[in-house]
Amino acid sequence: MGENWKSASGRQYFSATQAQQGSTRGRVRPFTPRHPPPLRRWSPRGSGVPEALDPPEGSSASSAARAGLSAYLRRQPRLRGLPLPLRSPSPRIMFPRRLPWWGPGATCTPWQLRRCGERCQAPRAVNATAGQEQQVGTREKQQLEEPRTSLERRETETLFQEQPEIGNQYLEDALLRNYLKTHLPPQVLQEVNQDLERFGNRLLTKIQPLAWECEWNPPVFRPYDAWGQRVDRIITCSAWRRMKEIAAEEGLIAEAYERRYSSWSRMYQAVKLYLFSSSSGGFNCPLAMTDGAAKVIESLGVPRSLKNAFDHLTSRDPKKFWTSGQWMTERRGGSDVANGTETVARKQPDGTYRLYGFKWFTSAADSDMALTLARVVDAEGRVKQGSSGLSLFFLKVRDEEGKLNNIQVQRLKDKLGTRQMATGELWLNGAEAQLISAEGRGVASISNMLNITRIHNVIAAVASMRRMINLSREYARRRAAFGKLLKDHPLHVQTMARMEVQTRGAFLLLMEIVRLLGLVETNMASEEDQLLLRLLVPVAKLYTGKQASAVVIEAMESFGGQGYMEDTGLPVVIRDTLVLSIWEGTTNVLSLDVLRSLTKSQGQALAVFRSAVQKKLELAASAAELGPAVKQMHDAIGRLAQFVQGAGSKGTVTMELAARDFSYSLARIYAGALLTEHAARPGAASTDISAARRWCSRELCPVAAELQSGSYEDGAVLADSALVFGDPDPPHGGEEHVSIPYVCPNDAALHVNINSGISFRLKSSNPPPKQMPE
Ligand code: UCC
Repeated sequence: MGENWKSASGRQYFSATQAQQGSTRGRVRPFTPRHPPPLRRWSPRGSGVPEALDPPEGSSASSAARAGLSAYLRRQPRLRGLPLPLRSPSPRIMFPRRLPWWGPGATCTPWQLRRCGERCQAPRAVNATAGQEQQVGTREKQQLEEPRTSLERRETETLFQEQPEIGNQYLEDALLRNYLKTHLPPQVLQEVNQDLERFGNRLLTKIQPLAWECEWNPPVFRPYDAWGQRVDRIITCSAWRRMKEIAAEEGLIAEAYERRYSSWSRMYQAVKLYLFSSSSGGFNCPLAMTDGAAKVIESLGVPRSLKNAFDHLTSRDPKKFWTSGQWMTERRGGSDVANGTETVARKQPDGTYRLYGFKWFTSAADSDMALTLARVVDAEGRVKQGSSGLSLFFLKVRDEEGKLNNIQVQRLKDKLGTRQMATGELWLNGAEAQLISAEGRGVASISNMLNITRIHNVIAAVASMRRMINLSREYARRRAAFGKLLKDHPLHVQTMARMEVQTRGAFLLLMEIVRLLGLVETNMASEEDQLLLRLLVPVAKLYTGKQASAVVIEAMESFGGQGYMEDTGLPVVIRDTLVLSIWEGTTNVLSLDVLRSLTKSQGQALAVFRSAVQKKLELAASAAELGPAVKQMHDAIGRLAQFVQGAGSKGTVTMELAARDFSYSLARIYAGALLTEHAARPGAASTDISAARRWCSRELCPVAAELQSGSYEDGAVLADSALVFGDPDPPHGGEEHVSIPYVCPNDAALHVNINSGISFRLKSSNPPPKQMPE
């Protein structure tokens, strides 16, 4: 086994000291793998190379994969003799073999201990600039003076940087703790506080190692058994299955539906998910959909036919707990659901339906059940196209014996990130399903699910930012460069402070949304609260998705070259964060959803938004230190109002072109109000004030500035197009023709009124029924 722990170059990524320290110091280094990472599942395009993967130790999949790779290596003269699976048989297999050192189970064989003791320097704390120079100098000198040092020794005796360590992520999150202290009733706070501290420890010592196991053992698809029978098995690792049990034990879904703490239950659940997110090994995704499915069923009043499913989804019993999928995306794409959904539903004599179609992107394909959209086939064999032809269905993925419900798995997706999770392409070939919405109300019904998964997306975004900043901060305390620790370089710290301000704004947006959701779910929300929630969910989702990508990449840079190294584990965080601006609606699609929410409320949502912001600012009016921030906020609100007025006189083209900047403006203004409110509370720290001031001193209302510079004029469409696609052909007949692919939602004609916000004239346009394709 010993040789297996070396990379192809013989380099060892291991230190005995690290192995011994890993789990005993109350702080762990959460992102260096304990086990070697997997070789990636082989390309579904196929090239004669066997699947090479690293499924759970001892599993049949593991030995099968190793046997397959072994056979391949035997056929490759260049690779013969290499210990498995050190060297990739192809560039598609991306990771080097790594050594175990971290986590409770980390062990060293006597062979490793001897060699590590001999060769690996225990990481030293870097604490003095002069001392640091001396240390480096001495080491380099030693190397120069010992020409006879064996090549092997020199290879492993390079200068290692100290790894950052993080502790209990609840105890270390001052903003979170202060927020809860400010908002929760004392009795709730006391109970919740205890549980969160316990959970923080469990995450650190028990759950984080499982997360790495999930990363190194991605799911494997086995279409056939050894005898050629189609079995369509998605093999997940034991750590992934354990995550499911933990989710139930911790009530990560149940908490929100039991409502032990009334409206605060939703916030409590969200906080647990926030802490769990970056240590969940991707299990936050199935939980998002599970929560969304429970929400849909609850919003239907938990009908008798769905009671069993609801009980499973909200169970705390690991043996009973179910996860749900959300199968929306089909071959023609994931955004334009109304036009992209081809799946049809045929009614059966017993009132159930059979679904036929191809679901092209099904996250957590190993889930127990799913909600999905399909078009009901009428008595004449026709289906209705468009949004109003879509209905929502519930289905169980497997029957009692574990047999798939007339579903065939085509393949698993080869994704940039979230590799821990099986995302599949599924053929529905008569899958038994139950219609759970009114016919033609599928999109409206599933939007209850979408709004929940979008909130989970916000949770994941904020959690990723927080995790990367924490790691970066710890690294800055240990890593010395240019004669001093990074934490003593003002420019470095300025960069980190900017990330911190971003993360704080995003965090408060998240808390505001779950506060409002809790009120709505316990019938304590006013109509204004409901409108505000509907508006803020897409705003927060699109904005934090973008923030998270920017912040985690900035944080990666703060590690220098180490941030780019696969075996630091940092790229896992980056990859898993990059999806957050894509799934559950891209930034532009969500920007249009912001307009949809305004349309639906006849502009009232904007008026509510404005008064909510102003109310928050009133609290800060008497705090002199917040004066500049409050002024900047009022200016921004004024400019937003001007924009709304100006856009109204220009028509729908302007509003669509402005949708993204408009949404950004709403996000920045609302987060600014939240930061200011937080900084104005009694007992606020100077850092709260500083965060509010910094946030508010940036451009809070980009949409107003862009309007002024003509970005939303009709001519801007042509100019954009020319920039992207090259100079346009001379217009026919000298007439400018502007073509916009997506007009205002619901074909609304838009009129703006500065006092009430925006008002809309609605036109209905359902496409005529089409003959169903054979
Ligand atoms: O499935 C995916 C991957 C799963 C992974 C989950 C991971 C979660 C991770 C969390 C972190 C770990 S990705 C699937 C992504 N697809 C989408 O998000 C779809 C994006 N597209 C849209 O949002 C579209 O714009 C549609 C589908 C909503 C547009 O459909 P329509 O039919 O054109 O929309 P309409 O006609 O405007 O709306 C139909 C009805 C209206 O209600 P009524 O008829 O009463 O006026 C709308 O008001 O639906 C209502 N509606 C909504 N209601 C639409 N959207 C919403 C909403 N968000 N909230 C409330």
